Amino acid sequence: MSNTQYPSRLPCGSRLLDLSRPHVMGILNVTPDSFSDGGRFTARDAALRHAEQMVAAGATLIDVGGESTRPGARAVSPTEELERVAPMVEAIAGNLDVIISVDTSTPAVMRESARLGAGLINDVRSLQRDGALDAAADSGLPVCLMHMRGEPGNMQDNPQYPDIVSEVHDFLVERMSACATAGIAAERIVLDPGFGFAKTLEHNLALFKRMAELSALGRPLLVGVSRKSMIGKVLGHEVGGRLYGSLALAALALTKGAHILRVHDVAETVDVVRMIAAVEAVQ
Ligand code: 8Y4
Repeated sequence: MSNTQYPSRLPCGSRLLDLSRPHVMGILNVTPDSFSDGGRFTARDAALRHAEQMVAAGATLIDVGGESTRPGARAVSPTEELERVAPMVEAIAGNLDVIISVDTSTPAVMRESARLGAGLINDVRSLQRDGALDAAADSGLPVCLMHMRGEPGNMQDNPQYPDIVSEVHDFLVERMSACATAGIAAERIVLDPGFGFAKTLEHNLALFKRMAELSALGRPLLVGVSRKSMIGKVLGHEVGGRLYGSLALAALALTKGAHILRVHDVAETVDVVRMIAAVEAVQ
């Protein structure tokens, strides 16, 4: 399984992701809406316009999530999550030329999203929920496996590891093996260190510095650090002031071999990707 040379294209449903160059994944939050049907339509419309802007700015993937992973966030029932996510997947699939990533741990959401045109399953719980491995396997879609210990509600309660890189490496190997058993081939897997999930600032920085070691697993890496607290802790900025820190980490992640950057600020990050590509392309 180690050092497998992967083909340069990842099949994502009806689309192909060209792995010979890096990609920007735009984050689309599907906000809950307790208003009338008219209100829901407005929220969906606004989200679709946001997705459209991100695609115009150069995002090749849009990550659609209907469940907050913030500590203390209210649990969302599978039905509620489905009601938030499915219409967005359908709307994006019908209107935009982009790969839809579904940020979910819920088997029913995986199945329905795949049916409606999603291209990637992004599960921060790495398919550990009951039925998730089978749902992902049946979808035929690629899966992003991310490192986390515990649940979003308790993951930041004093996380400790002898060696964070070994921890993440071994966890991802274990989840790849569970995927193989369930019929999800290694060729369908994207790996993610899980920045900010069950990690101290020190863990996040060390993992970032040594990220390239995870490339030994032979699968493309997805990195999500945009506006996260590791930037806030280093720079002392609130979430609205973390753009330059996010761009610095985006550039650094690319030099360390990251393939997909999950970000809020698509246009700015695409500039970073293109500028680095121009330097790399010269004789
Ligand atoms: C400010 C901005 C504060 C963002 C917190 C956050 C990842 C992910 C999330 C990730 C993958 C988040 C769904 C957390 N992070 N999926 N999802 N990788 N694959 N927090 O790093 O963005 S949500």
